Amino acid sequence: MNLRDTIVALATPAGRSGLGVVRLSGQQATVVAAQLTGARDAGQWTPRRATLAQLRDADGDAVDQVLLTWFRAPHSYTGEDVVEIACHGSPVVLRFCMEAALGAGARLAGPGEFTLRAFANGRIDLPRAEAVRDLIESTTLYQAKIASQQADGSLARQTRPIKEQVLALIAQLEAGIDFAEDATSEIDIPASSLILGSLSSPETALRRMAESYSYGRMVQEGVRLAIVGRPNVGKSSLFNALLQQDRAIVTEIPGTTRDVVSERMAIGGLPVQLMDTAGIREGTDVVESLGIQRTYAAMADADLTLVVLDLSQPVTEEDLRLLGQAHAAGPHLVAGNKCDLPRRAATPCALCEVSATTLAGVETLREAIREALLPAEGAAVDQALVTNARHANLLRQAADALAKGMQAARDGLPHELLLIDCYSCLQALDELTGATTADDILNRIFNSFCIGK
Ligand SMILES: Nc1nc2c(ncn2[C@@H]2O[C@H](COP(=O)(O)OP(=O)(O)OP(=O)(O)O)[C@@H](O)[C@H]2O)c(=O)[nH]1
Ligand SMILES: [Mg+2]
Repeated sequence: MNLRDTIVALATPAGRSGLGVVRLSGQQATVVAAQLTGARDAGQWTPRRATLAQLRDADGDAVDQVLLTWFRAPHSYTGEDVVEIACHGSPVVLRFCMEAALGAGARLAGPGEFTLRAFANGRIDLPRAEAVRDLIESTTLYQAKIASQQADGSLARQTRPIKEQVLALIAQLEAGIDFAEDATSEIDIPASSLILGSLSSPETALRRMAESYSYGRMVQEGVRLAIVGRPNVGKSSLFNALLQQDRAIVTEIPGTTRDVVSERMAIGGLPVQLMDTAGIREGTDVVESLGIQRTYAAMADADLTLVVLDLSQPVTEEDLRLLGQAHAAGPHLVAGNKCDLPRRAATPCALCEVSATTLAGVETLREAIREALLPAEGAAVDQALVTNARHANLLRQAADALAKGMQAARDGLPHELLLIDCYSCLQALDELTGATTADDILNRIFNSFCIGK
């Protein structure tokens, strides 16, 4: 990919729409745009101001009236000259505009190439570039909000003071080593206690950021929630009630659901993959047994399990066994369904009383699900939330390096060894922001973008 070419892409989705935006970036962006609109050069456009222009074909005939905006280098998204041409959103007009731009010397942009150029030109660091992609891909408003905070550079803002603390210690240690042989030197060699002190708070901060990924992953990738229980307790009914959609088949025949039925929804801003499963019981036909195997698999894969009991029936051995299994599997909630009917169940544990029929308690259950998914420390996590596995790994590496350094200081090892740990912490942090990231990793990141961004 030659980053000196002038590139063009459709910045809006293909198809018919009110407007469609063609975006140009590179040294020749204004020349290409001028050629498309029959202008002599960019001289008649004011940067950052929309200008009315005619998109013209080779004969000079007007094809569309467009609004053209020129962002003069380096004050643009990519850091290069950028021209955005807002055409009417007719596929033929947009195709013509693209082809004319290609004919005038522009090249089709690769996926994420505009953002890659912004990164290459030092306009944004790597986490911000990745956040732009996440913002575009977001499916809930909460996801978008988190991504937009990150696109604002929040990760770099949080790691910068940590990096400075580590750098300060490196400077002290380096000076100490250089002057150690010189007995008359005035430079103090930092004591172990001092080193431990200056490493412990950056280590804690990095560790906390890395750990926020367990929640951040759910924000980014969504949560799997499996609804399990005996046959006929009302799992499918509850599934439909939560979805507010008549999605799964409900009958009074036990063993109605035979396969995992899943549907996406949002709870508390988190994308949730809700899974209705086959009721668990013994001694049934082959199809149902296979379905039950899938129930166990869904439960094992789930981030949260919702065990459903039927409050109008006495609690059975099977209920208790399932509660035990859910408990062993990890985070779980219990719903006592059919609370509209006379109650015959003793309560074996804390549960949310609901009725999938009257919808009583469904909102409370939804709230309980939201709370069960919330991170332990509460909502304060927003600011420091890490939603990207690459970031979490590097933050963990950086924290581990500091922990190793602290151990070295405690063991009274030579400062040369401690320095190695400090440098490997810095290296992880540099890789995080893209200061020293290998090309293949960059390619992998930018290839996951859509064209035109
Ligand atoms: N009165 C009352 N009936 C309910 C309630 N929820 C479900 N039912 C009834 O219970 C029966 C079973 O409901 P389903 O949702 O199919 O139960 P299920 O747990 O999915 O059953 P399987 O798929 O067979 O495992 C149906 O006749 C529902 O109408 C409730 O809250 N109150
Ligand atoms: Mg069912």
